[in-house]
Amino acid sequence: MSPFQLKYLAATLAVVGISVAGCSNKQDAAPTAASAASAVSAAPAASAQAPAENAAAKSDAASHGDTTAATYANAGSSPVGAAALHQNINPKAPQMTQAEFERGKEIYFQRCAGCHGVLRKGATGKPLTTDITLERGTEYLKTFIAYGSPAGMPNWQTSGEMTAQDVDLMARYIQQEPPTPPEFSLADIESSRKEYIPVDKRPTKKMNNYNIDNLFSVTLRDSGEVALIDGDTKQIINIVKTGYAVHISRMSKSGRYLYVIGRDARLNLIDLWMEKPDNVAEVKVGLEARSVETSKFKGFEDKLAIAGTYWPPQFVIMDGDTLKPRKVVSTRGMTVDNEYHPEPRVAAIVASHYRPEFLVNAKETGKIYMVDYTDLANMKMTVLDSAKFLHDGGFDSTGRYFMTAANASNKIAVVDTKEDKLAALVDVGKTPHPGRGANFKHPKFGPVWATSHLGDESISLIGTDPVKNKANAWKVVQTIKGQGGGSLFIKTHPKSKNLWVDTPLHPDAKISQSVAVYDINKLDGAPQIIDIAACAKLADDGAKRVVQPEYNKAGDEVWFSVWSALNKESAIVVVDDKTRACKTVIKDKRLVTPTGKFNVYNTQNDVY
Ligand code: DHE
Repeated sequence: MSPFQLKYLAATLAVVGISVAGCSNKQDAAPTAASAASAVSAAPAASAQAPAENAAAKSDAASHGDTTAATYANAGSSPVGAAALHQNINPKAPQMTQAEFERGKEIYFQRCAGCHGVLRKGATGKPLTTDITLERGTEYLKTFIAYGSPAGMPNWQTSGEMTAQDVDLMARYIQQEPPTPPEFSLADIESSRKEYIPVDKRPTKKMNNYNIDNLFSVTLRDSGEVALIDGDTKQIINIVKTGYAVHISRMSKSGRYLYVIGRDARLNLIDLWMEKPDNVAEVKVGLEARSVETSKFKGFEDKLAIAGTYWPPQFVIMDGDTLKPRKVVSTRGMTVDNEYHPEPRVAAIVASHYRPEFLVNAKETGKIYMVDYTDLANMKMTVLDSAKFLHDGGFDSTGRYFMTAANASNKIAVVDTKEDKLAALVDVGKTPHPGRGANFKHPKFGPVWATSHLGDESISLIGTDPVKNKANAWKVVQTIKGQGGGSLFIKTHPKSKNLWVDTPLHPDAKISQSVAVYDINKLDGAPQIIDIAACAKLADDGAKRVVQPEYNKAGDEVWFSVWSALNKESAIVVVDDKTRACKTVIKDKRLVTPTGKFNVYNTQNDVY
């Protein structure tokens, strides 16, 4: 970068109008996307091509996890770009041909919407509304897009990910009024619904000999499928077609029905009682989604399902066995700071064990909706103010408290599901990312729930027993040191003495390919580092990110995904929890880009 450009960048940064704390989409030796146009990006990482000056800034940011967090936030491109959008060109904006506008729209939804929001009102990234972008002007915007910022904005041009023409086009595109994607009504949802096997044609009892309690539903991210793997034999039972870039699987209370949600908001219902478990129903709940859950309260077991969408910002409650939509509720509204937000995406959803309620995280507003599902026509909701940027989370060991990350606020919100109240907001490290978190009994502080962080190396242990360990409740009682930032998931099991922490988004391959494991009774000691990718013995090229520890039902095995590129071999490595030795490597050419793994029993019963 020339001194002039450096000065320009510095000046740009001083204004920080459009810098994005924690938003980038760097790709290095990471699994590369099959194609940008496929709208399914693969595992992200830091750029190897950034100029030296930027690299220094980047390394600083990376050590704080900024670019890592950003990379993750844009991990999957938004499927919304594929929808027919209304184009409304601002007369003050620089000119664009229709074709350029269409290309800008495509790039925006693939690369930018994850951080800046579909409507560009800002999400994890800063707003890019025309009042801001028109004032900045084309040249300024071009520089920013081309060179990025140490705060996390990717250097799209200098990293080689965008051409100079694309950068010019994007600088002009973001000065046009953002096109608004279509809404998705209950009627739209219903018309997309398919019942492959009607309820009266389904089995009335379990028709297979699988130990379904120990079955794993494994996300095959880039093939738009899940692999159902027998946890006892490690054999693949079936590969089931689902939505694309599948996000999570969740279980019905009885353990019979498995729900799988794709980023494209396609929800699949799999019946595990079938001779060969497979899809029995499917519905599209919106244009883009991440979360699904089912009713777990006594008397409502398996009755209802709920899915939350990123676009439109809403959630839908459905019949559990047919996916017939019953109620759609918008999350648009005021933030906890009392500012209107048009696009509060629905993040994690959990089902209360204490009341007939779903807890729904509205990401950008920081509101948690406690939705009473007993009477949908006269629906009651308790709305809690927590902190902005709600993301993932899980229950404490008693199942009473929902511990959820407000990631860009660096906080964990604690919700008391018995009293329907916010119990606490706990300050933790930078960009907490617990998955569902990890519960265990700390030798000194009693029951704790743990989260690792995307943005730094810390692991925060929060006391969760307000009765017998009141002084420690809702406080970080201990912070331990992990391998580095870029952690996504942490896990233990009630029968285990180990705490496993992954770091799949750390820029250093040695760290992203290994995990740290701590002895719960000696948390002051250094963790053992296990090179999980090495156990998989995959070809030596390309990133092999080790992601998401998941226990088997017995709690004596931990499963890890070794997530390679779409066109490379991946694997699942099963580790013996007691000896910490690699026990089994599951390889199969059908195991394409495995990420999340969901053990039926543990998911059904919130064991983590
Ligand atoms: Fe996830 C959980 C959103 C990127 C793997 N992810 C979640 C949840 C949300 C979410 C809201 C909680 C769901 C719930 O509990 O109801 N994830 C997002 C994003 O918005 C983000 C940052 C970017 C995107 O465009 O999707 C993102 N997630 C990723 C990935 O890159 C991961 C590693 C691989 C992938 O599938 O693309 C990934 N997310 C997961 C997994 C879980 C998850 C495995 C469930 C963990 C669990 O143990 O419950």
